Amino acid sequence: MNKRLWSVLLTLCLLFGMCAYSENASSGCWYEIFVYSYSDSDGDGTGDLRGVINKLDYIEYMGYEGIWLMPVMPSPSYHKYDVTDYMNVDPLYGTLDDMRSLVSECHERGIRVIIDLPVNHTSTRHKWFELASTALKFGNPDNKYVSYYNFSKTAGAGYVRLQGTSWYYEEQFAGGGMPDLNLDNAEVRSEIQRILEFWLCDVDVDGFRLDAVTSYYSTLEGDVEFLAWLNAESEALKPGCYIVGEAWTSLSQIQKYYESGIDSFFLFPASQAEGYIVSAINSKSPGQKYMNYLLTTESTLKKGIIAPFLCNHDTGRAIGLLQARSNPAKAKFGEALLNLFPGYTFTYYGDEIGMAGSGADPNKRIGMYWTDGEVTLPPPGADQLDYPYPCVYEQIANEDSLLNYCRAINLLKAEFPVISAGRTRELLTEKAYCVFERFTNDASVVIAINFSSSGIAQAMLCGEYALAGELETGSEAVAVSVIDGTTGITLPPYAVAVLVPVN
Ligand SMILES: [Ca+2]
Ligand SMILES: [Ca+2]
Repeated sequence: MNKRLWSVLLTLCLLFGMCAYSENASSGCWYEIFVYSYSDSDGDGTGDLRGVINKLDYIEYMGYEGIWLMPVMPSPSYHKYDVTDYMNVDPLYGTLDDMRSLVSECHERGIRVIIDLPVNHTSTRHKWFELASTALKFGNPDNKYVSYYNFSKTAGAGYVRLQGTSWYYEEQFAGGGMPDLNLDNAEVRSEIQRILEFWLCDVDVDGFRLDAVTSYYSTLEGDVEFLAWLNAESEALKPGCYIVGEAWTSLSQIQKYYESGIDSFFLFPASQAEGYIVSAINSKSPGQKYMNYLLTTESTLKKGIIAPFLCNHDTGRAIGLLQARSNPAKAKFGEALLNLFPGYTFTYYGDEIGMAGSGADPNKRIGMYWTDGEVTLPPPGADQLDYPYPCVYEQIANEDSLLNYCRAINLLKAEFPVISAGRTRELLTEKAYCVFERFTNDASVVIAINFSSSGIAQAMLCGEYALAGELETGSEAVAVSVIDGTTGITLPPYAVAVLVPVN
């Protein structure tokens, strides 16, 4: 074969190899960032897009393969879930060029970027709503922008009076100045199609986090139809883009949302104080409970990518949910239990350093604690700045820190992508420990977890296995011994072992 043909073949192998590699080598570890509170680049104290760029070394160090940016579009509120212009960036955060730089710098590092897309509603200050309101005030209900929203002469549930008129408009998120869009209107869908194209093709983001998908319509069927449409439009614009929806509901309802073809819906049943992670860790039979949650989730959600998380900007923070303010071992173990779920796991910024916050929303969204001299300003209304654990740079320097434990999880998952991509097969379940296989068609690992905070677990496994990775919360180490075709695993408190078969 001549040299040129070899080089073409090599290039093809690399190309296809790379596609397969990025697909298979996924750690599945994602990071949610509230730009306002993350990192300030221009000295006004408030986080911005250049600030996020400045911290990409850190995000890369931590091993996150993707970031979700909460809304970056212009908005009168600090949280920016009420958008006034879907094809721009809020000047507080920077410019569209800053956004493009952020995306390209992420891509150079192999980090994917998705942005929040709130299209259930706009701001009352969006020009569509202003034009609609003006038309109604001047007695012109046939104006095209009136049909962008759901106006009515009667006040139904969730309807608000339009000042100075006898009209009411639908607003599912009452009091926030967030009128619901009429998603049945073909012109509204055309606008959304242009917004998708702008972000996916022009700015080159990798996908979206869809806000409030259960509020799109008053029926599940309506929501699923709209989601299927949005998914098809996005896939046509950018094949392989990643979309995750916020369906704050039960497992059985979430299963129905997956019928839309959208990649993921956040696994709300795993989150918060009553969710799978916290209730397993606090249970008297945590080994059984955790195994049941894994198996139930996987047998219910057979389509798409499972998207577990422990907390986000709307919930109390992980450190409080886990009651681990002064219990670093428990804080670490909670993060392990979250991240050992299959699928794409989402960590809320600051959880990796044990930032605290609960109650009023701004307290859940406070400034990232980089160093004592570098704490990003909190959003307005925050009255508890709660940092029970050391700052980022102190934790980076301490190999036993929560931050470096979270990093170790991400690196372990990058080394064994099957942890994210595979499904679970139960091997051994006891009250205080469990052992399971995580497998795909071409890869497999065994994961053993000791849920006891104080006792050692000893598990015997048929077959010969070698220790390939471990997560320890204390000074004791995992030990593995093989005798006559049987593997003995000794796990110290709150320890995780990853094993591979010995050939
Ligand atoms: Ca700033
Ligand atoms: Ca709606």
